[in-house]
Amino acid sequence: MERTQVGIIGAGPAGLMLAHLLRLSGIESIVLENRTRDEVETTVRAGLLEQGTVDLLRETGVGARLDREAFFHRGIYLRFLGNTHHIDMKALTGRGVALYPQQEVVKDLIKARLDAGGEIVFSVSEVEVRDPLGDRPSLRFRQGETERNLTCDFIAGCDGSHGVSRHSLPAGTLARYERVYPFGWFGILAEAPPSSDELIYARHERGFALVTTRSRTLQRMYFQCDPAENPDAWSDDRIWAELRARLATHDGWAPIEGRITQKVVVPMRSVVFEPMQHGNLFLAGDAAHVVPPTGAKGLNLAVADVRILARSLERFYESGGLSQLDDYSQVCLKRIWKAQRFSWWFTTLMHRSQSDTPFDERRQLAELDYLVHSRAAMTSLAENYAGLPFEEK
Ligand code: RFL
Ligand code: PHB
Repeated sequence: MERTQVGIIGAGPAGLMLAHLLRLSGIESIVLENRTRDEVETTVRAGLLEQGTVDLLRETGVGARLDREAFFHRGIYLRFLGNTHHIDMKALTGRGVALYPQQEVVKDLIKARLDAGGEIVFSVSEVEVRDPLGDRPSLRFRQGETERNLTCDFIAGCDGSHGVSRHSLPAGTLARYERVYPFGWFGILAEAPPSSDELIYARHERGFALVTTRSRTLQRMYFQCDPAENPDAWSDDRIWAELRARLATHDGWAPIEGRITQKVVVPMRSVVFEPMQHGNLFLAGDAAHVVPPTGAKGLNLAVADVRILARSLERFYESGGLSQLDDYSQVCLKRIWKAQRFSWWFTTLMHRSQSDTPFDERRQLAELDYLVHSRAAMTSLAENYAGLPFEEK
């Protein structure tokens, strides 16, 4: 039987970053991924990196392309009632954010791993976690016609919200805390130059809209929609009319339009599974928690989890004490619940809900007005958005 120290399921940001950090600490691992390398490297998802994520990528030698290609933003714009307000996060907290697509982070991490001679097995199927609560957990999987068995000291379930690792635990082991929102996001990619120098979060009677970016020639925009919306029912003209309406200002602002090359509808939910460790199986990233995209926390939380996990494993291999691993779940969950709170708050602040009463609407506008005129409130938004410290005492 083959063996490795840490068997990692999933080559998303969590799994790849974990493998990268473990290698830097001299701990060997194998990453199993059920999609092809090309699929993993071309899936369009997140775009926004917190300062702490950027710093970690730089410190661990995978920040060179990011430094050349990312957009670095000081803050964001909040838009409501036709007016735009700038929140200068850098001035408020000393920290900003970077716009660098998730698939580029993934490409950089895959390259770093393969250049270092590490193993990523793409296109696997039938991955099974065996005996996660025992001393010798293992991973059984199929690679083409071959069935492989891998004995591990530890298994990291980094297989996203639809993965298998969570389901390998006996029923009733994990508590699930969830909130499903009555709306989704309609996301587009458009061939156009950036419409704005920083992201615009707009609250409008017709619903929320967001202007973000991918590169000098490709832009990402979202607008709140019914989660059951069919993207094909929307022509380019209809999409631009909706975005123009929701983003309109008193001084005539309009997005720069271009050919739309992708249309997706993303559901919105907040979920946490607790605890994140069972025996020798550790859950990290979307496998353990999902946030609505409003706060842009998903990828950043995944990176924060594996940073803690890599450090715990490093201490274990140095000292041999299993107690080094005991606080993984607790340390991660403290930060995760704060990110959940922030994502929920920012989501409910910016979106319209059918159940909103006229009272709710006025309260929402009053909160936005308070936010953009109170340094204390802006600072609170800024420190959560640019990212809480990786670890708090
Ligand atoms: P991933 O990225 O889902 O990776 C999991 C990997 O595991 C593989 N897998 C398996 N492999 C082997 N065997 C199995 N049985 C497997 N099952 C699954 C999958 O193929 C995949 O490659 O999880 P990870 O690593 O935890 O990373 C999480 C992030 O991807 C996610 O949180 C973010 O994309 C969320 N998110 C955002 N996060 C941010 O920090 N900033 C943003 O700006 C941001 N914007 C977004 C977002 C997510 C969005 N969508 C599509 C939900 C915008 C959107 C629209
Ligand atoms: C993105 O660029 O896709 C993005 C940015 C900020 C968000 C969500 C998504 O809050």
